Amino acid sequence: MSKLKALLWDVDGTLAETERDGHRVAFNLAFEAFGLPWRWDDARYGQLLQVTGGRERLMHDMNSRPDAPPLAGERDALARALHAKKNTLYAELVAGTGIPLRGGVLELMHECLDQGVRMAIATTTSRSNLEALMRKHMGERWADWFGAVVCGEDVQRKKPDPEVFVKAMQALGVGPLEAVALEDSPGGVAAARAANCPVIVTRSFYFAQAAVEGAIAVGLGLHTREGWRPAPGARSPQPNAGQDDRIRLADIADWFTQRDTISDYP
Ligand code: XBP
Ligand code: MG
Repeated sequence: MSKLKALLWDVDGTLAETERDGHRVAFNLAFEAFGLPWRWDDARYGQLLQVTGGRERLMHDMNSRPDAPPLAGERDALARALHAKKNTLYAELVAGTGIPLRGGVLELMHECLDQGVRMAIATTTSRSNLEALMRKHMGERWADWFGAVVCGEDVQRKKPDPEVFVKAMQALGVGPLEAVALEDSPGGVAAARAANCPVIVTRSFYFAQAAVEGAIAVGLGLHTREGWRPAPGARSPQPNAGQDDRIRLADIADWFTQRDTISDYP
């Protein structure tokens, strides 16, 4: 049985509710800035998240809009311009008001740093979006925390393709069964599994009810020990009168070592 050597972090939905509070908001502001009547509400954006990549998502949406440019080349150019504007607006939003990290995220990262468990970022978002978010919460030297940072621009194929996880593990120098991925979306879970990387799911706003297959644990978030399947193990520190009721690195390590005896938690 191999030892847990690394955590691979998804970004949108896992580190923060950036889809709901950042990307969707910034897409709508970009539509407005371009004089377009298009707006994505939560229901529509939730559907559109099946398409990974913001520009690809825009193209997909335009393909079903009668008021989108008729020629594919024009749609492509508009999607690129809108996406660039969205990313600028997203970075401003994240640097300004900010979007809080989800509970337990920073604490788990600090545990990894303290205990020598390496970390990577494995995301299909644009590098500029990631940098804006991380700089806000971890400062200019944020990248020092991670042995690898793999973003949308670094891969040929975005999630659910495994490429982003394969590249992250290669860059860290760890094997597939030596790392755990933290994800929120079915596409992300599929990508990690296709890379032979055990995956833990923290439910996010848009994927709260989504079916996920083959995760070694599924829960509401790292901030609480309640509601996880399987329940955090007995070896882990117990809830502390509601003060620090979070999932710890020891819980992740437990799920990781139990992975041959548990499977397919819905
Ligand atoms: C989520 C994505 C991204 C974001 C938007 O990435 O699919 O496309 O929605 O970012 P992950 P971009 O969950 O892997 O972090 O507009 O830069 O694509
Ligand atoms: Mg995600």
